[in-house]
Amino acid sequence: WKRTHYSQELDEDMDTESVTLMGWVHEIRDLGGIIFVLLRDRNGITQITAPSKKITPELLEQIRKFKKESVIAVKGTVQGSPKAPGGVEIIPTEVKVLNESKQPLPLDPTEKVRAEIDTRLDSRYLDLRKHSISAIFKIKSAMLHSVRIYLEEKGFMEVNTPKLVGSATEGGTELFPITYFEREAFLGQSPQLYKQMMMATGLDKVFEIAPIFRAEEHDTMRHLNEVISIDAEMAFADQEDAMNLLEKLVHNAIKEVKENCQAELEDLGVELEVPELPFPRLEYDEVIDIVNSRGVSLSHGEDLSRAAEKALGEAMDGYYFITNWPSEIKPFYVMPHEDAPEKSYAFDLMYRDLEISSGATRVHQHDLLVEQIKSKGLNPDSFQRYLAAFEYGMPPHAGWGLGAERFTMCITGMKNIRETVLFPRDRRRLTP
Ligand code: ATP
Ligand code: AMO
Repeated sequence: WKRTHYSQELDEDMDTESVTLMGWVHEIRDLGGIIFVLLRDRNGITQITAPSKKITPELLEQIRKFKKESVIAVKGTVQGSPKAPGGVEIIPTEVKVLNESKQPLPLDPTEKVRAEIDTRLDSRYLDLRKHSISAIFKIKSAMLHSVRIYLEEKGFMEVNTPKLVGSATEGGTELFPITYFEREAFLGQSPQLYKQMMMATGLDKVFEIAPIFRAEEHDTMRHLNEVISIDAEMAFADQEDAMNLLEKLVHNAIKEVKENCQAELEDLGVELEVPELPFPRLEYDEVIDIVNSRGVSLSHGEDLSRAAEKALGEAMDGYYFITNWPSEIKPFYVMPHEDAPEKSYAFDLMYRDLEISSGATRVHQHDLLVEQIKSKGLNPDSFQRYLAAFEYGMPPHAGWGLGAERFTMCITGMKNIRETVLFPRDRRRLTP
């Protein structure tokens, strides 16, 4: 037996043609003299209609024994039928159960019974049989594909850097310690130091799409402990170049998802809007005014609280940058303004109330970098190999990190970041 067609490839023009479909028993309705089976495959659903008048009693009995979510193969003839979903049905000539499903099911892939997210994540393989769930991952895949192609077209080379690392990059906390033979090591929280070292090689433009690990204590709708970070770094460039690249990449990814994932967006009920370029740029000081004017207190030098993010999200629809952050709340590798070092050339990209990316012009001068590491209370000795790269010809450079899951949330309209990961890792969840 070989599958000849997917559900979506069938149409009225194929009337009387013989086909072989393979998939899962989505639903079975036994009316005695006639049995309707809905067969679900990757792209759609086809009705198998088994009337006792047209098929043998043996075949009818075989079909009657079908169980929900068993894997079946059906040979039959196509028949145009205005009453059937998709306008065609299959009159079976032969059927085979390829693997029987146990009953009862831990959750219902027909979506008639709603399941809690924990139940769904425990049985993710069943959850993903719902087209409205697999749609999220088809869109995430299309987004990542478009990002790769876009960066390659702009002259960026894809690199892979280690995830087993010896020191922190984002400032000490939020690290997962691991045992590395007789030493302590950590799971990488960002490729930051590696992508910067790549700027001293002459390769000029690199990107990486890989997991980052953060020991986030809090259990929120937008934090995970393992996420995919899209990182880019470019030499002979500054914050403006980095922001220009990022906004165009975001714009392009949304445009491509809209063009190539129409069925998936429809499954999700999402009316995707391609944002206009350039994205608005707000200064950190303006953000404070906006937030304060909405009755949420935020003073200079503070990172955005959740309440501040929400107030800002109400004022700003869509994508926008926040620039000119206080150096105090940005990492050591961020370039301060020459004339006003309390301000930095750092930016965040926001979508409404959600931060989806951070980036900056980097410090490329060795001595200033050492000074900044010290001022953050870190020990330059633990950054020895990284710092050395700044002593033998490090060009000015800039870059950013974009969270793939948060970006997927923006595109798909998901409110919980767990919806955008096949097997999420959060405070409570380590299996499956
Ligand atoms: P970054 O990528 O810079 O770490 P982020 O978007 O991951 O930013 P955090 O900085 O971790 O976000 O958190 C944003 C703000 O939300 C912080 O001020 C943090 O204290 C606050 N916050 C995080 N979790 C919670 C929570 N569960 N309840 C209330 N506030 C929270
Ligand atoms: P940052 O720490 O802001 O910057 O991380 C970049 C982006 O990664 C995503 N992200 C997360 N998403 C979900 N859960 C988490 N726990 C989580 N942590 C981070 C967010 C965030 O905007 N080295 C810098 C980047 C740079 O300057 O190039 C960095 O890591 O979308």
